[in-house]
Amino acid sequence: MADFYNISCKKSYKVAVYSIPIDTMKIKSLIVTLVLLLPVAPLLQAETPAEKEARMKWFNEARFGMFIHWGVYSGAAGNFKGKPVPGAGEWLQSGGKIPAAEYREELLPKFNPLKYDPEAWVIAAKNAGIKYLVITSKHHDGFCLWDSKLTDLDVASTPYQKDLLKPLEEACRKHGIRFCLYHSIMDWSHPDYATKGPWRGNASNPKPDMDRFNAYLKGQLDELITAYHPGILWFDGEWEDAWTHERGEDLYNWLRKNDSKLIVNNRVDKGRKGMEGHTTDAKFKGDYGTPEQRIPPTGFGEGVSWESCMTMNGTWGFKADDQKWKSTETLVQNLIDIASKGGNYLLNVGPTGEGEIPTASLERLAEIGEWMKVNGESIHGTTASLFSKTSWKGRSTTRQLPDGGTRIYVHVFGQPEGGVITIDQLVTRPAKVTVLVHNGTPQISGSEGAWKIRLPEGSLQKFATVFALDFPVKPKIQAAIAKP
Ligand code: H79
Repeated sequence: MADFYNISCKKSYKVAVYSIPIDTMKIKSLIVTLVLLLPVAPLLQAETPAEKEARMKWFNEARFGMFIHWGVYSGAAGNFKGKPVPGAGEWLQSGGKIPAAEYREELLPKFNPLKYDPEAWVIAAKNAGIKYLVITSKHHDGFCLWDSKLTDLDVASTPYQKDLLKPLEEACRKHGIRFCLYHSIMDWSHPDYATKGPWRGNASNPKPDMDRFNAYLKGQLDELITAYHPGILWFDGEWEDAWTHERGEDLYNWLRKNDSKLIVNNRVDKGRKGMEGHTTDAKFKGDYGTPEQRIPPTGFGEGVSWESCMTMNGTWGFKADDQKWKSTETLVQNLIDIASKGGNYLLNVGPTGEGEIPTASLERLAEIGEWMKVNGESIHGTTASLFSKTSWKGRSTTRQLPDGGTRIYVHVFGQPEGGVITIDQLVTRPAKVTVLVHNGTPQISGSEGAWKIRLPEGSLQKFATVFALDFPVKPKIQAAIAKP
């Protein structure tokens, strides 16, 4: 048996320590730990822009993903020992300053999601037009949704016992949805995570050791990549000083070497600018920007990938009393707004401790799906708007057609006055105009730089009505023609 490093938790973190006498198990653990600690930066070959584009292709075409925040905090639903805890549901341990051991003792025995139906989750996502899922393998509290060999702060220590990730990954594969993982760097329960705190797992450890934590992190990521082949590793909790640029760069390179197709968000490193989420300094690693709870005013230019993650109500992890639901209209218009700026929308659901996605979320997903069934082609596989500003209330996206032509999608929000919209900036007259709901033929009039399109009778859609303007060659757009 290997010795386990065991500091503040009653149960152990299975990180091998080096002591004498050394048996075979220990030698193995020592080798694994040393290999995980080796810096790999110099070994990674530079990627050409074309190679990066190929690796990012599915992500850039997807435009719409689902975030899933799920853990033992979901069962607590915003309360601890009968008292409400302020803040987001998944920040329960921090909000209540709950010592790691107490958090564990109170919540793990209660986590038993018997109503978990992963295929139903995937189908709800797929029907909404969602192309990838990102689920929390581990959030900041350190609890793991799979049976990790390196800790028992995991689902195997709950009454449920079974791996929660595998059946979701299998359902994703069955239904053609990319399976991706969120994995927090910051870990409130691990005795070696170096930011000290009286309620953290390192409280009684005088010398938290980030090298050892890094080996734990890499060891777990190795388990996750091997078992679930995630499309994305979505890091978070990188902002504390305990995590450095050097560690971020090393981890990014190590992951890319481990799995050459993997996409890694920019929170692996220290480059993002607050909640705007964007990395501008090229020295920092990460494949895409991560604005949080906001949509940037414009995109970040061609070839720059990004994804706005947002909640449907006011929390990521389930909170029973959070009923601040956004309307479906807002959610659909957010998706359009983000696509028009060349980004992805990562929309969150917070399932309950029993394993159900809240009804309010399911209702919204179904309504988004109805809209996407008709209008999804104006979102999936599109690129940013060609217009610097829209002269109608709404947005636009662009598609390169296989025959070399261009299709401009025009998203009209609400009900335009007199059923007519004016499209400024567009010089070229469209060869063909259709409305995606296929109700009648839109009439086009006007002149260069101020084309007018009349909505056919009965074509108005809930949330947004979409036109397709087709051009055999690239249309001429001239910002200067725009009216003030
Ligand atoms: O998982 C969800 C949240 O629990 C998590 N991210 C989403 C996806 C989250 N963690 N923290 N926050 C959200 C808010 C924290 C903001 C701050 Fe900071 C951390 C303010 C100061 C430090 C990040 C770094 C934003 C500005 C600097």
